[in-house]
Amino acid sequence: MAVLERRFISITISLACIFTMMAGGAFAQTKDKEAVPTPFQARVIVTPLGTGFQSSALDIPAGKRFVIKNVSVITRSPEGMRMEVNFFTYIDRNGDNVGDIADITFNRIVLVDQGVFDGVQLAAANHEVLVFADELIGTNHYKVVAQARLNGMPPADAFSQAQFTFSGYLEDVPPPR
Ligand SMILES: [Ca+2]
Repeated sequence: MAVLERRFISITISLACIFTMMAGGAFAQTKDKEAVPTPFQARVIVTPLGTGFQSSALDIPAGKRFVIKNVSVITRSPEGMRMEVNFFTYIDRNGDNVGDIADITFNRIVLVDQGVFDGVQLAAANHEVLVFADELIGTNHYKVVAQARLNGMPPADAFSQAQFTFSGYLEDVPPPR
């Protein structure tokens, strides 16, 4: 009987240890989760009117860095026309904690012609990239800006559109260096 009791006590203590370890593990997981970057993806549409660049901005959540891992683009131009597309972002490249012209970078898109579909010239791109887009540098706020222009003036009422999809994750903008 005494042996059984001791065994029971021993099992109880072992179980208590396991529960404590599990609780500790759960706490560690919760802490790790906070450090896991948040998936983020969004779409932005630009409507070019002619040879001048038109742009559209994609909001980045406040105080976050959008780490862009992939950009997908489709352009719809009048038949026989082409489009030039790019996007630009900001990171404090010169490390002065001031948003300035040194902090902008441009990223060009290499479009591949897909042919004409119902009178619309399609071109597409899908790029795996690594591009940093900070929402905040010092006291200045920034977005991802997508741009597009046509290689000529389109016919009246022609349909033109560049559609961008950015995918990646968000992390906190690190404190100034
Ligand atoms: Ca700067």
